[in-house]
Amino acid sequence: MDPNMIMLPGLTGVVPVVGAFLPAAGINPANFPEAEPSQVVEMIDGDTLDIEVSIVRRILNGHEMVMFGYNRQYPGPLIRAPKDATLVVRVRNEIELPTTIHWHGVRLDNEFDGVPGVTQEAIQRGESFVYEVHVPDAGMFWYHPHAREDVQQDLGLFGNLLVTSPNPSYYGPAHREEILVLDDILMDEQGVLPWGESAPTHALMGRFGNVMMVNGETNHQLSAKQGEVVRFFLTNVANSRTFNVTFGGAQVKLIASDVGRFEREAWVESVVIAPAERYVVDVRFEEPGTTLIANSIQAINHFRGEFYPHVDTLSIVTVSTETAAPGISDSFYSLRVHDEIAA
Ligand SMILES: [Cu+2]
Repeated sequence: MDPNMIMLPGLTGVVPVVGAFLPAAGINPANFPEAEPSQVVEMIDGDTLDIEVSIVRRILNGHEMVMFGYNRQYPGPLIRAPKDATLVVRVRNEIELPTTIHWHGVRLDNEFDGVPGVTQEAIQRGESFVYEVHVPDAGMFWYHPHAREDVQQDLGLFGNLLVTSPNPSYYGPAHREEILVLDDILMDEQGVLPWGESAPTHALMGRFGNVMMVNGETNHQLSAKQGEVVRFFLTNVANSRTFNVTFGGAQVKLIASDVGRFEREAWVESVVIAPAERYVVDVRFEEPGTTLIANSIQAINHFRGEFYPHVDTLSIVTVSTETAAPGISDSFYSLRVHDEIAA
């Protein structure tokens, strides 16, 4: 969907009539701490992490905003843990909405799945819940609330959980890893548009936004060396938007997704990633200059019944003339096969 495309006449009114919700409405944003970029938390079996769900202040697209954060970070802390570890996560809720944490994609005990009214009661403001998160599979996972996701997730409550394999060649060689958390948010000239107070105003899981973000930033940038192979871990935390991620002219090798590495690696033109999905790609930046990581889609003009190409820049990669070392083009240009994954 083109972020600038308005809805058909008449359809804009077909939304539930609910009061408007903005977090901490009427309170000066200066009262809240400024959010900070995500930090990596290395955990091993038996470790405990405290996560506080609280109100933060952020500047987004030129607007001062009151948002939510896990430990005041955007995205929430990136948890790295080895396969088969059991992590203890103590969650304390300091926001006005009841919340939970759902560990998306993790095969854990049902009582820690974070579904309010089903596996636990929602965590009220001032209360805590202790999750035991056992991670039996290597791969990229993520965590988010399972209560009013349309509001809480949109306002910044999401984070990644990267489970590492004991096999050092679980993935092929890469020079470095980058986490790209894809998101969007709905804003106008005044700032963010309010959410529904008693119920979602659009789809149950939330709405499309018109401002694209990577790792919570609207102007995400990276630098790379010539010939550098960067492993990107993509997670789509947008409430409704499916992205089609392109990497300019760079060569893209798809190596893994939600449930770990693929049986066969493959060359791809782009990565289609729906809400909550994860993909892992190795990208080689061949040419010095600027490469755009973008959402490249066929948008639709409802009025004319026509598709047309639409591109939103997600991140700008500046590739230097310095050559990446060691050269790993041989391994990059071969596609690996993992027979043990075949059904
Ligand atoms: Cu989920």
